[in-house]
Amino acid sequence: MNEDSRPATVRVFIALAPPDHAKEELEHALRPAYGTHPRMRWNRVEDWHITLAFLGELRVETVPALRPLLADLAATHRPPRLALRGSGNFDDRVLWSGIDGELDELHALAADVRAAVRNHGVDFAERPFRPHLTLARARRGDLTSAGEIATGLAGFSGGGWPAARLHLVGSNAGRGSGPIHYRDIEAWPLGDGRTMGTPGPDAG
Ligand code: 2AM
Repeated sequence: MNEDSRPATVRVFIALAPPDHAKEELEHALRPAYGTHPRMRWNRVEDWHITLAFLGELRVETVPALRPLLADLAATHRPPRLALRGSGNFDDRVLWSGIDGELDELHALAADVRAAVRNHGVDFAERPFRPHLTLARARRGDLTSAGEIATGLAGFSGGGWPAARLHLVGSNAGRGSGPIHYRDIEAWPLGDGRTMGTPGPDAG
């Protein structure tokens, strides 16, 4: 328990992240909008990610048990090959980049992550998985900027990349009035698609 006797919690989600070269391509295409729409609340490029499962506030003692679960899950899934492509918005407020590539594999990975966490006994509110990478949020009352920027980015089509790692991420959202930052709690390399326990060439 912390000072005010509420249990200590941490806000966490599980995500994939594009490599730097893919982010640079999109950042380049986005640069004019940074100038024309300075009032958008732009996410930091280092925070860009594709959320697979948002777990919300977990008690801190829940987190260590997720590590082996996610490590195993990562090892048994192949990295989906993805690309950043096109743009859109949710509710005229949330500006996002679209995701292209091996979307069946991406949906399967998100479903497996969610099932593993839930089967482990961690309850969380599930939204349908809509692959996207959030770039910015419009301020209250601004119902035009997100759509304008998305229209400008509609033709963007970045190069493909394998999503190499599964990230367990902590967020400071809801803690004070400062900007939202994310930090990796841990990240595991995605594997070769074989099930765990398959003996390697050196086994036995
Ligand atoms: P977003 O990218 O569409 O905003 C951390 O907040 C991440 O978890 C964000 O990428 C956010 O999605 C995602 N997320 C999913 N469900 C959420 C929820 N109910 N509240 C906050 N973030 C959520």
